[in-house]
Amino acid sequence: MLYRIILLCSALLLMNACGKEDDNSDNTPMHNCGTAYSIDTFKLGMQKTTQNEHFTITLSAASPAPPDIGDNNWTIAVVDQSSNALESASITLTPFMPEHGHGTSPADFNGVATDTAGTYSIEDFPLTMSGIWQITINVDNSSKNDDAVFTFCAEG
Ligand SMILES: [Cu+2]
Repeated sequence: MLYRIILLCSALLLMNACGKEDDNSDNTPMHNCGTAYSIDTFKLGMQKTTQNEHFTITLSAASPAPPDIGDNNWTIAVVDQSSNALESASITLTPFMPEHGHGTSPADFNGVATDTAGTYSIEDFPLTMSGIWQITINVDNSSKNDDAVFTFCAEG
């Protein structure tokens, strides 16, 4: 009897019915970023206060959305502690893959002030691999320097 069950199961295995579910048949499988890092849930308009609480950064536009492999374009709005738009600041965006210990080439991307006060665009920064990306935005207004880190999973 047992022998028969094994035989039957072997036959089913060949048909991929006895083992794990095969989910390669559709296009949904994506990179699993695991739980080792705290990953932000992407949402347009999401905000982060910089580490020393000097500034608040709003991610007001992103393409692709959510961030993914390839060239990414972000628009951010930066305010100071009094919620005033921060004009004439120096903005630097630095992508980094913590699991692999590498960033991008070039390593940093500058924010360019837009026509809207306190709003900057960062264009064509490449996320080169699927996995976890820590995207640090440094804000320097010559009297204060502070940064915030956005962490996203590029699913590929
Ligand atoms: Cu990598």
